[in-house]
Amino acid sequence: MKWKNWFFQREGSYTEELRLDRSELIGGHVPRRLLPDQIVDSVCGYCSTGCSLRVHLREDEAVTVTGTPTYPVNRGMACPKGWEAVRVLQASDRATAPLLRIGRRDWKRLSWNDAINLFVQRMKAIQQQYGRDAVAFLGTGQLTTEELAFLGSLAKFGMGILDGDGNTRQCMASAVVAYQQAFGFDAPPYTYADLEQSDVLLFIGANPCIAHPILWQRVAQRRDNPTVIVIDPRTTETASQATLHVRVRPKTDLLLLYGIAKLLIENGWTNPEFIRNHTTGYQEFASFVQQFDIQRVVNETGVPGHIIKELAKAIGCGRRVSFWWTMGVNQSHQGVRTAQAIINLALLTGNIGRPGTGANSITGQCNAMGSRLFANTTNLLGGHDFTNPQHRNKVARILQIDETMIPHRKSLDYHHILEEVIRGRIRALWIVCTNPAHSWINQQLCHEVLERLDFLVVQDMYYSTETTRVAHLVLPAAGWGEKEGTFINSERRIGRVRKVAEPPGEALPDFVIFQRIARAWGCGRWIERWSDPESVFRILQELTAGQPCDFTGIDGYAHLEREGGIQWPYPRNAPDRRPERRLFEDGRFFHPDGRARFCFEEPRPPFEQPDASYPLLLNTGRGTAVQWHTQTRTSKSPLLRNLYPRQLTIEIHPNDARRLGIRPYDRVEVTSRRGRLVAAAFVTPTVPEGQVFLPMHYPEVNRLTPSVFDPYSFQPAYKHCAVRVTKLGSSLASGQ
Ligand SMILES: Nc1nc2c(c(=O)[nH]1)N[C@H]1C(S)=C(S)[C@@H](COP(=O)(O)OP(=O)(O)OC[C@H]3O[C@@H](n4cnc5c(=O)[nH]c(N)nc54)[C@H](O)[C@@H]3O)O[C@H]1N2
Ligand SMILES: Nc1nc2c(c(=O)[nH]1)N[C@H]1C(S)=C(S)[C@@H](COP(=O)(O)OP(=O)(O)OC[C@H]3O[C@@H](n4cnc5c(=O)[nH]c(N)nc54)[C@H](O)[C@@H]3O)O[C@H]1N2
Ligand code: SF4
Ligand SMILES: [Mo]
Repeated sequence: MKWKNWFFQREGSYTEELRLDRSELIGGHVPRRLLPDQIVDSVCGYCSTGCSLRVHLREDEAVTVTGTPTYPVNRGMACPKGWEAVRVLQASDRATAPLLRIGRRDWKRLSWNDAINLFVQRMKAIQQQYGRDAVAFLGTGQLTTEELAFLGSLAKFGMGILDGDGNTRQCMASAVVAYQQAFGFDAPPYTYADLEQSDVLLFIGANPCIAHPILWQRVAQRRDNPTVIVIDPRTTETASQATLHVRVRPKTDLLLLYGIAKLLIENGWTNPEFIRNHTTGYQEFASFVQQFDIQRVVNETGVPGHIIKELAKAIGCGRRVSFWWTMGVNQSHQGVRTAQAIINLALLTGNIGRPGTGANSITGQCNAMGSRLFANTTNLLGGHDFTNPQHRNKVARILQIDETMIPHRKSLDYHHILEEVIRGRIRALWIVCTNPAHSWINQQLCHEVLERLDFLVVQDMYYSTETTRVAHLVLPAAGWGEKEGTFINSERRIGRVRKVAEPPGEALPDFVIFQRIARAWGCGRWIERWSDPESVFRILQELTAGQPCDFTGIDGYAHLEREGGIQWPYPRNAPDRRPERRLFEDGRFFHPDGRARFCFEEPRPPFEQPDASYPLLLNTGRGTAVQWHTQTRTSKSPLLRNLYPRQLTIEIHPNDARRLGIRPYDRVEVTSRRGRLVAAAFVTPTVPEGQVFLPMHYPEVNRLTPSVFDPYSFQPAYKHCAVRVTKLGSSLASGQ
C-alpha cells in the first residue's frame, strides 16, 4: 500500500531509551541513555486493538513507553496515545481523596472509611424507602475484566440492584445483538491475521486509521496491494488510502447491502454449498432482496450503479473477502439490521471461518469485549442468560451464592435506566469509569437526569470530568497502569494489564473500592473469595466452562504473559493450541442446529432529515488518533495536546460554506432542535455537500444529538441529525 509507517514505530530497546518530550515532535529530541531497572509489558488502556506497551522503569518510576516487540498484536508498534499512557496519570486534577458535595459548589474531603460508610448508608436508605430497584449503576468497557465482574456481581448479588448498564451500549450493543441472532452467541469471529490474509477488505462505517491505528497499520504495511474498500459518507483518513471509496448517503447502508446481496445472487456469485450446509433462512432472504433493484439502490443511497456493480463483483469474485465494521454501522436507528446485512454477505459467499475472511465487528474500548461477557448487565456473567434457570443455577454454584440472589431478567438498557430516573423509580446512580454528562446522546436530557437524582456517586480518576462535577460523592480511582488485571481485545485476546505506577494520594484501584464496599455492605462470605484480581480471574474461568467463550485452559496470569495473550475459546484440554485462532472453521455456529441465520427486515427512514429550518446533516465521530473520547486522559499530555485542534471545529463542504458566506476558521453557530454550540469552520471537501462533521471529543457536541436508538439494541444513533450552521462574525485565527 502507498501509506508509510509514519509515526507508529518508535525506536527503543531495553537499554537505549528515548525520553519523550515536546521537542521530539518537532524533530529536535535528544535521546538520553538511561539504564532502566525493569521493564513491564502491559496491554494498552485505550482502544480495543489491544497493543502491548513496554513500560521502562527506573528506580520504580516509569521513564518511557515503547511497543512490546514480541507481542503478536502490535509487534513493537504503538500509537501516540500509547506512548503517553503513563504521562497522563500525573495531572493536577487527579482525584486523590473521596469528596462529598456540600450545597451546590462546595466540597468536603472525606476519609475512605467515612466515604464508604456514607455510600452504604445512603444507598441502603434509598432502597429501604423506595425499593431495591431504586438504585442502578452505569459501568464501562475500560475497567479490567475482573473489576467489571466485581462491579456487576457486587451490585446485583450483593446489593440487590436490578438495573445496570455500561458505555458499551453506546458502542457495541448493535453488534452484540446482530451476532447473537445470527450466530447464536456474541462472537466476533476473526483474528488479526485475517487483516493480512484477505484479498478484499471492506471497511464499513469504520475509520481505523484514526480509531484503531495499529490495527490499520497491519493493513497499511502489506506489500501485496490488497483491494481495500471503504464505505463511509466522508473521505476519511482511511478512505483516502483505499482502492475504492464508496460515499454512501448516511444511514442508507442497509439498502446498499441488500442491493449487493441481490446482485450476488443474480450473478451466481454465492457459495451454495456453504449456504446449504451451514445456514438457515436463505430462501426467504433471497426472495426478500428481490425488491432492491439497482435503480432503487442508486436513488436511495446516492452510490452510482457502476460502483454498486463493482462492489458486488469484488465481494463475489474475491477469494478471501473480509468485512470490518464499527460505529458508522452500530450507531444507527437500524444498526442491528445493518450489521446483519453485512453478516449476510459473508454467509452468502461463504466468507467466514477461512483465513482472510469474516463478518468482523471491531470493538472500541480496551475492554469492550470483557464488558460484553462479564459486566453482568445484559448477560449473566460469562455470556449466560438471566432468564435461563440452568444458567442461574450454574452461576450460583460457581460463585457459592444462593440462586435466589440472581435476578430473573436482564438489566434495563442505559436509555431506559435514565428514563426511569425521570419517572422517579430510580433515585440513586453509581457511575463508574464513564462520563455520560459529556458522552451520552441528547445532553440536556442527560443533565436533567443527573440533577434529578437523590444520590449520584461517580468513581473516576479525575475530579474535573463533566459527570464528576455534578456528583454528590466522588470516589477517587486508580487508572490504567496503577492496577493489575486483564482486558479482552477485538480479536478475543485476553491480555495482561500490569501495575507500573502508584495511584496518587488516596486513590484506590476500582477492585479495592469494590472490596471495601462489599465488606461494609455485608455481602456475605461469598465475596471473600474475591480477594485479588487473579483469584477472580480463576472464578471467571470456571464460569466460562462449556460456553462458546470457554477459557478454562488458561493457567493463570503467568500463562497469559508467556503467550502474549490468549484468544478465547481456550478450553481445558482443547486440541487447538494455535496462537492465532478464528471461529467457525468447522462451519458450526452456536445455534442449537449449528447453523447461522440470515436476519433481515425492511429498511426504515431515519428519525430526522434535513429540512428548510435545519438544512444540513450532522455526523459525529472520532476526530484524531490522539484524542480519546471525553479527553479526561489525553488532554493531560502536552505532546498529544499539540497534535489536535484546541477548539471545536466543524467540517463543512466548500459549496455549503460559500452559500452561507463562511470562510475558513470563521466562528459559526451550529443549531439543532435540541441545542446549539459555537465552532470554527473547517472548510473541506472531505465531507459531502449538505453534510457536516463534528468530533465527539468536545463536551458541547452532544447538545445537538437526539434521543434516537436502534429498537433491538437500544444503541444511540449519534451520527445522524439535522442542523443549521450560521456565521457568527469575526474570524478565529487560523493557527489551529
Ligand atoms: N483516537 C481514538 N480512537 C478511538 C476512540 C477515540 O475516542 N479516539 N474511541 C474508541 C471507541 S470506544 C470506538 S467505539 C471506536 C470507534 O471507531 P470508528 O467507528 O471507526 O469511529 P467513528 O469516527 O465514530 O465512526 C466511523 C465512521 O463512521 C462514519 N459514518 C457515519 N455515518 C455513517 C453511515 O451512515 N454509513 C457509513 N458507512 N458510515 C458512516 C463516519 O463518517 C466515521 O468516519 O474507536 C475507538 N478508538
Ligand atoms: N456524538 C457522539 N458521542 C459519542 C460517540 C460518537 O461517536 N459521537 N461515541 C460513543 C462511544 S462509542 C463511546 S464508547 C462513548 C465513550 O464515552 P465515555 O465512556 O463517557 O468516555 P471516556 O472519556 O472514555 O470516559 C471514561 C471515564 O472514566 C475515567 N477513567 C479512566 N480510567 C478509569 C479507571 O480505571 N477507573 C475509573 N473509575 N475511571 C476511569 C475517565 O477519567 C473518564 O472520565 O462515547 C459515546 N459518545
Ligand atoms: S492503537 Fe490503540 S491499543 Fe495500540 S497503542 Fe494506540 S490506543 Fe493503544
Ligand atoms: Mo465506543
